[in-house]
This record gives sequence, C-alpha cells and structure tokens, in this order.
Amino acid sequence: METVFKNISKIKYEGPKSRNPLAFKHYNPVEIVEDKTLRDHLRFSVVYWHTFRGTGSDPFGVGTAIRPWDDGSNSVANAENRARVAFEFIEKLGAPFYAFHDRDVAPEGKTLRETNKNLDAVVKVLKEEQKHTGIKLLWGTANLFTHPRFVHGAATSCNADVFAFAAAQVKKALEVTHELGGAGYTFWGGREGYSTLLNTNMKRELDHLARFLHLAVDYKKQIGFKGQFYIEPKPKEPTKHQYDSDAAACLNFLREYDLLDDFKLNIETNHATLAGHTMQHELEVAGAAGALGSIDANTGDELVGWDTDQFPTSVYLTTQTMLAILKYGGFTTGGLNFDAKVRRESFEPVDLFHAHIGGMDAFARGLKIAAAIRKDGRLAKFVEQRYASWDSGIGAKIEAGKAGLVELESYLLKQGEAAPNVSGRQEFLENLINEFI
Ligand code: XLS
Ligand code: NI
Ligand code: NI
Repeated sequence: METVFKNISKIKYEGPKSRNPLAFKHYNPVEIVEDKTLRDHLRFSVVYWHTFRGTGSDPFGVGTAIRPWDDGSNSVANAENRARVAFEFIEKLGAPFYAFHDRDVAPEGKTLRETNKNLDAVVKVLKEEQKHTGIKLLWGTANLFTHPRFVHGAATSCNADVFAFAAAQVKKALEVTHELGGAGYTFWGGREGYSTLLNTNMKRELDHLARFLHLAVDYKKQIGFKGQFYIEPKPKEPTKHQYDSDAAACLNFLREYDLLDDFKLNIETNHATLAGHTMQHELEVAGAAGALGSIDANTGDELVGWDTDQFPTSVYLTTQTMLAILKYGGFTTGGLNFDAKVRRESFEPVDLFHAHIGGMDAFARGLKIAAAIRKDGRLAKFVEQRYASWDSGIGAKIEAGKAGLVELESYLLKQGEAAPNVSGRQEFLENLINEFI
C-alpha cells in the first residue's frame, strides 16, 4: 500500500555532507556506539496524537493542517484509513515504535460498548500494520481528559461514576496494549489535579488515584501483561496544580502508596521545564531512584511558558539527555517518544517528515557526543575526584554508618578545622562539554 506520501521515498542516512532535507545526516540506524546500534540505543517512537490527530488549532484559531487522507469525520472508516496512513509515514521515516491514546486511534461512540467496538475495529488494522511493517508499540494509554465527563478529573473525580468509567477505559486500553504487544503503558495525569482547593478534598483524591493505579496493577497481572507501567510527571496544564507535578512528587506518591515496584517514570522535556527544572534534573531524580523508564522527547520555547511540545533540535539538550540515559544503562522497555507537534504555520504533510528527521538527527548527534564525552573520561573522573574525601578515612566511615556524632566531634576537635574546599570548576566543565559539541 503506497498512496499518500508517494512523492517521498524511505528516509535514508546520507551523512553530514548531504543537503537533502529528506535524509538523515547523523542518524545511521546500523551505526554502532558503545556496543549497540543507534536504532537500539535511541528507540524512536512517533506519537499518534500530535502527528495524526493534531490539527494546528490553538485558542485563537481553528486547525490549519492539510491532511488530504483525513476526511475530517468521526467515522470508523476514516480512523481505519488514518491508521494505514500513519504506518506508511512511520515506515518511511524508519522509526521502530509508535504510541497512542485509545481515543486518538478510534472515535468515541454513544456508549462505552460502542466505543469499545470502534476501538476493536481500528486495533485490528493496527495489528495488521504492525505485522507487515515490523513497527512496534512503545506504549499505549487512555485519554481520560478530553471528554466533558472528565471535567473534574478521572481517578480523582468527585464523581464515583467517572472513576468507574475511567477504570473501565483503562481496562480496555490495557487489553488492547497487551494484544498489540506494547512494551509499556503510560499514565499521564490528564486532569488529575485541581483548579481551586476551595472545592477539593486533596487527601481523598490522592487516595483514589492510588486505588486506581493499584486496580490497574492487579488487572495487568490478571491478564499477564508484561509491559512496563509509567507515570508521566507534569506540573500544570490543564489544571492549575497536577498531582504528578514532577519526578520527585511522583516518586513520593508511588512510595507512599506502595506502588514503587510497579512503576517507572516517563520524563517529558517540556514538562520538566514547566516544573522549573531542567530535563537533566528530572532524569537524574528518576535515575537515582532506579525509576528512569522512558522519555517523551520534545522541547519548550525559551520565551513561551507553556507546553508548546516542539520538536527537539538543541544538540546541547540531546547531549545532556543521552549522557543521563547512558549513565543509567540505556533504555530497556522505554525509548525516545516524540511527544511533539509541528507548528501551526507548518501545515503541509512534508513538515511532519522535516520535524521527525530533525529530532532523530539531533538525538543521534547527542548520543555520539555523549559517548565521546564518556570515552574521554575527564568529566566522569572530575566528578569522581570531587568526592574523593568519601573514599577513605572519615568519609568512608560515615558512608558505612560507622561514625556517630560523638566520633565526628572528636575527629574535628583533633583536626581543628575542616580540610580546605576545592573549586567546583563549573566553567571549566562547560568548556569541556563544548569541546565535544
Ligand atoms: C500531555 C502529555 C500527554 C502524555 C500522554 O502533556 O504529554 O501527551 O504523554 O497522555
Ligand atoms: Ni507526554
Ligand atoms: Ni506534554
């Protein structure tokens, strides 16, 4: 089947000298870095929601995107056709994975039963397309935020029926993800948060959210779904305060409710910056807790303080991201999922290719640069030496739990003063990184 993108052939690697906008300059999927192919390191994934359902609408204007294959209707036939087009796109791009919400791929019906039937029809097409293209599902998820029933949230709604509806929806989404061999399943909080505390019982809402996730874990085991569960932190939008506001908040919540063993985090770049953190920070918090699962790769605008979901193009950012990923042993179930959308002004289908090619090339460069920094070893050595006082003597004793306050006091009484500090050398290290970029 070849229809929509007939003027675009499979995107090939042509090397850094190529001037072909529809070729990779840096992403050579079979190239080996640190004993693994780029394809296996980066595990690129295309998102269904932005790339095949995004219209380019914003609060001030209607959609602008030209998508000749989409008849604009809510019919199942249109959804099935769209799914075939999506796979044609992903295959030509050469991304090994995709991700979707239940409602991206199939229209909502009048009743839950009808909605599930619509989903089954499209899942049949997805399954066929996965089979003949070899493209796999990175993760599935349920849209628990668009429909007006979710106005007060889903798992944290004040309306118990809405909790039940969301639970039924997740049940179905888990079955479908399982059927499609998904490597994971993501819970992004949607409207799990509040607009005002005046009408909110926060404790009760958090208890309900935990109950909801426990139900999902139970059902996952019941159906034998082996994929990884993720929570995706985000601090605001759509609600004023989202409960899963950042990696630390998510980890604390998971720990408090005894869910830590069953979840990892899916860290999104633009969510990290909205939370007032860097991506590097969020990856480090997740990684240090052994919970770094997957990445929603995008970027925000430096001047617009909102979730603009732009394609990542900064090599500095991708280098930092890949340094963290390599440090924590690389992706296992996760990958680099482009939760990003083309700008409203980029309304032609070919823009979808430019956007993804750019993101993939930026990450290929980030990976190669990160690997070179690691091979060089100076950065790691610097950090190691910075903590040398902990490797022996009093430091080693403290770390081993063998020194109490009494001993520390007598140590210092003998020393008289702490050993002198050494410069943190931030500028030196920044220059070092730039040697490789
Ligand atoms: C929204 C989130 C969402 C999740 C999937 O900001 O990024 O797209 O990734 O529900
Ligand atoms: Ni996301
Ligand atoms: Ni987002």
